[in-house]
Amino acid sequence: NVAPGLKFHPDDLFLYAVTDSGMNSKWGRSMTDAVEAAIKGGATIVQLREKQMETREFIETATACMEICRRHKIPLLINDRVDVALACNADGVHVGQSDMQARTVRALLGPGKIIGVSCKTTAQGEQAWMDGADYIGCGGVFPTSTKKDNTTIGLEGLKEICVASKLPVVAIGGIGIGNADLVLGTGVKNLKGVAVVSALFDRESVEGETKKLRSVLERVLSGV
Ligand code: TZP
Ligand code: MG
Repeated sequence: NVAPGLKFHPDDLFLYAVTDSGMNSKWGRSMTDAVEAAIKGGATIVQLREKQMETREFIETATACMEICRRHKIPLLINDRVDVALACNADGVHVGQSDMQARTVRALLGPGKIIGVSCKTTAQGEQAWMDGADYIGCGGVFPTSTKKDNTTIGLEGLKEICVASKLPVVAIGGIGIGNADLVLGTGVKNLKGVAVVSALFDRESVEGETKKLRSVLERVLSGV
């Protein structure tokens, strides 16, 4: 379990798939099938975000997902759970404002791992940079029913944080094929991509939806 992790590149944030095992159960698929389908559809990074899963199941699931992500050379991050990330040698951890501080996560994981922090304000973005994070996740941009705290920052709030941030940014919250162009089209250069839960996983075909989203994002990048 000492293989080196993947080196982080900001472009990895382009199509950021965030899992929800409740949605997987609803559609009758396993976490590993969901993760592999998202990768085959064009996801560039994966985060396991499981608020309810018991620790042992989480580690087993994360270990199985790590095997898939390594095979495809896609980074795998764990939401909140530094212990789970260490146990499965994940590529990194994503923390929110009431989770472990990013500087503590950095101290526990070491310099080679990827750390992301959820931010709703420019001050939080500045703190994440000082704490040694690699990127920030900003949102919710649009309303969503996936997260309980559903206050939104809107496209204007997103832009403001991006302009102030020294770190690359991924936008999150209510993003899908119908509005991803608006998000990426804000044109702020450190906005590197979109992070998506329900638009990928609360759907019949994860691979199909990921492909559709990927083509929307690529169209924005190529400016057509
Ligand atoms: N953080 C801010 S909004 C959100 C998280 C984890 C949920 C995003 O889910 P969805 O289904 O992509 O709107
Ligand atoms: Mg959290």
